[in-house]
Amino acid sequence: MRVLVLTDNEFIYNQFKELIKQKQYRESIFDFFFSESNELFKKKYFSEDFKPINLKQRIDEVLSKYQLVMSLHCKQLFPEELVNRIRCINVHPGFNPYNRGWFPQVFSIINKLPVGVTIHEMDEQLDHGMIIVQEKIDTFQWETSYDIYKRIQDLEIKLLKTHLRSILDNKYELVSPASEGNINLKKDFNSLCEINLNDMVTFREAIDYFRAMSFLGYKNAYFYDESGRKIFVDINLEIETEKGCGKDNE
Ligand code: 0FX
Repeated sequence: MRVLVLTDNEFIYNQFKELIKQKQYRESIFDFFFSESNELFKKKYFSEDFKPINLKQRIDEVLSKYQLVMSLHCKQLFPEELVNRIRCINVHPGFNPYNRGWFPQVFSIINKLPVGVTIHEMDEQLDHGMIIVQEKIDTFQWETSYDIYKRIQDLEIKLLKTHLRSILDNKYELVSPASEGNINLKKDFNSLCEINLNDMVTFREAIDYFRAMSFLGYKNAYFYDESGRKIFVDINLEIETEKGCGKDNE
């Protein structure tokens, strides 16, 4: 069978390419694409084997050439016509139906809803279709969004290793999501970023907020100082390894 794989995530792209080297996948053809808006991939990967695609503009071609489409973290919304006419599988870094959409672990740290990984068949709504497999992860108070996201990615690869064969063979039992759940969009994340210095919150809420907004390589939470300078804030959390806290436990 011929499979279109659409990914804008470097870790998952590299891991997935390794996975399909296994003998059992040799008879399948995987064609890799990324989104046109992915400037990093254009610079780093553009080639005959890995190039941009605009799904909306190429529906007919996709339908005629492929038997399966897989979305492994991608920046574009799948057109309704496509998800209704060909099996499209989404590997989603969240535990559906909770915190569907943007950056699930960020919102889960704040609203305490479950987080994990869901592999599901796509329908017209975002992160919404029937579930093939999903797994929750426990999170801990010392973990930032970054720490949790790294574990989510590892779990995505683990679940792909276990379930790719049955996904290709279309041999799995589908389960309905528990409810419609809730959804967060990019604008919800953006509106989290500005800190109102006069907000009254508990330390617990403040620490959870900063955990949610701390992700290595991204500047998220910020406030303005008296002279109007924008100040970004990150949190650093460390578990005690030996005894005590403070200056050398004297
Ligand atoms: O691979 P991915 O999680 O994102 C991709 C697509 O780009 C995205 O549009 C799609 N919704 C998702 C399923 O797949 O990588 P990312 O670098 O966009 O985000 C990874 C994490 O980085 C995110 O969970 C939170 C953090 N992040 C990301 C951005 C862009 C931030 O903390 N701040 C940011 O500004």
